[in-house]
Amino acid sequence: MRGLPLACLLLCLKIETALAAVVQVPLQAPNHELLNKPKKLHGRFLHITDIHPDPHYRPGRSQEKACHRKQKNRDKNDSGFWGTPYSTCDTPARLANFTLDYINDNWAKEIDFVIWTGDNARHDSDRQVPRTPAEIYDLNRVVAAKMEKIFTKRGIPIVPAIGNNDVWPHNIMEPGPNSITNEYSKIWKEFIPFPYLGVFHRGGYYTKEIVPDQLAVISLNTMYFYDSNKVVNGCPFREPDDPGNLQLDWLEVQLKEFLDRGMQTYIIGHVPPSPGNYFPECFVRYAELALRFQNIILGHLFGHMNVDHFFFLEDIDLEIVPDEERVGSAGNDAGLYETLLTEFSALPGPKRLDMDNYAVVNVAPAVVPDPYLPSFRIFSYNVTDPSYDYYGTSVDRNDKEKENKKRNHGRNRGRRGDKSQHCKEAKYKYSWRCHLTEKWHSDPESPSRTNRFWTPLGYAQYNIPNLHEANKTNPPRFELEYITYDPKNLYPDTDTDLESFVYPVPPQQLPEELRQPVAKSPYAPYRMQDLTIPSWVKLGRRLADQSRVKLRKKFKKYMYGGRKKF
Ligand SMILES: *[C@@H]1O[C@H](CO)[C@@H](O)[C@H](O)[C@H]1NC(C)=O
Ligand SMILES: *[C@@H]1O[C@H](CO)[C@@H](O)[C@H](O)[C@H]1NC(C)=O
Ligand SMILES: *[C@@H]1O[C@H](CO)[C@@H](O)[C@H](O)[C@H]1NC(C)=O
Ligand SMILES: CC(=O)N[C@H]1CO[C@H](CO)[C@@H](O)[C@@H]1O
Repeated sequence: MRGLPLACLLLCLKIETALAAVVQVPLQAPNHELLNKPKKLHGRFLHITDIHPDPHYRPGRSQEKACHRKQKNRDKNDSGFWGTPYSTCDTPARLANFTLDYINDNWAKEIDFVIWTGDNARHDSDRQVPRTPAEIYDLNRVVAAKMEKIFTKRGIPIVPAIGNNDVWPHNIMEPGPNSITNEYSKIWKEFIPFPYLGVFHRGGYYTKEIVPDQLAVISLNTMYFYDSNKVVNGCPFREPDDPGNLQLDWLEVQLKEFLDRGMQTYIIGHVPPSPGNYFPECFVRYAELALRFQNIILGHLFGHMNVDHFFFLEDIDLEIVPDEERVGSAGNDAGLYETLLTEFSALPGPKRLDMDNYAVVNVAPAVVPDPYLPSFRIFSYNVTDPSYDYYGTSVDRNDKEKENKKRNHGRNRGRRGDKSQHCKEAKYKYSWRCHLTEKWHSDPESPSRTNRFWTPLGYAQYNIPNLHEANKTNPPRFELEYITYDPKNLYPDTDTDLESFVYPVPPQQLPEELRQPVAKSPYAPYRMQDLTIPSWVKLGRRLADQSRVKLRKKFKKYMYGGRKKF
């Protein structure tokens, strides 16, 4: 039962006093929903991923031995006191603590929520000290407790997701309910909203309404989509009970509900939805939902790769391209850079490109310095005009919806097959591509396409460039690596209302040269106006332009945390 309404509570107390203790009315506990005023939004959130703490890490050991032991006749490449940059070693507890303490001191007061996309245990890279389920859960408990202490205590919601190293053996997860979903529903009991506990027990996914009725984060369990998980079948069309299909059915229902309620969402998870990582049928279904609900998805935020990058989900992903081998955007190495540039150069020119056909996936770099540098991201989003409600003011959506079939496809990356023919062939008949015919909800006025209330505006990324020289007396230092913003948007201009101006990055978190308005900066090569789909497409096109040598160099540098050799 809920508490009495506040008015009644006060009135009833008065009456009670008037009755001069003739009857003892038990005092109702105050109703928190009534007493809690809506919090003022800071317009920022943290994305942190792949912490990989390793309790066996020791300084002065060999990388070949996972930084656990010395290797005979090899005294070079010693593991560092705070961690070993560009290595294959995991994160010493000291570095995991340092990172979370730094965020506590510098960012916890500045953000509204936390997106935390998994892998809170070490890799299974030491045959002599194999991982156990108990160790994996212990490590997760320690990190979760620390996150709770920093954020939950301040009323900042945390949204975790399961990573491929949070399960044992790594990459392998059976359909739930099972010991994994059981264990995480305990470890994350502060994070998973009560109404979702049932669905979490079954599948390891859930939703959290960050701002009730307005903004939700959907946390997926990508283990059922990830093609390294050999105990699931990967969303086959004719297997409705496959856990990947069940999860995508659930995601579809969630998105429909949020669309009806006029809400906006982020979709988050560990393994990014790329053709190189997902089972082909799971990938098709994910891409279709991303495009179908483009108007209520502000972003797709993932981890796992450790490489900072972005890529597009496109309508061609739903097509049958009979005589073409697509290049997948996977591979944790220098090859990914080339693949992405090839993908970007296939983007049609501004006149031929239909924004309805694109969604953007953002992959954040890891905390673990394997094989780059410890990093995290702070996004900002538009809160300047909270009265401006997309749902309330949008044109009748039904007029905007189009039949999939009517969409005018470009002619890129191979000839698109004719579905009316191919879908009769045995090869395609029972594939999702031949069965996804729902109307799309795309809208140029939605916050994923136009900068308005809720639109993500940009991010600032921090890393530790001095990790290699940090020691007992010389601690590591987080520094700004880059910002996506145009530096002129970091400060109010002359005709901005100073009262309502929200700093996308608090000036004290910027390096000296950005503490005052400047037109250009080496920290800001992208100069994006916001993180809408059109802005990402524009950046993709600029990167595809071979004459943009400097911009490409920066993009590559950020992908690999400044690492030169592979
Ligand atoms: C890390 O922090 C936890 C608690 O926050 C503490 O128990 C532990 O000793 C710390 N470890 C190191 C190596 O600093
Ligand atoms: C936020 O959106 C409004 C439109 O609703 C726009 O006028 C404003 O410039 C945006 N704010 C920022 C900081 O981009
Ligand atoms: C720590 O690092 C600093 C700077 O690299 C160096 O000058 C100093 O000698 C180092 N101290 C120890 C104890 O290794
Ligand atoms: C990664 C790295 O720096 N490896 C070096 C380790 O040390 C040997 C010799 O001691 C070098 O050959 C490697 O390049």
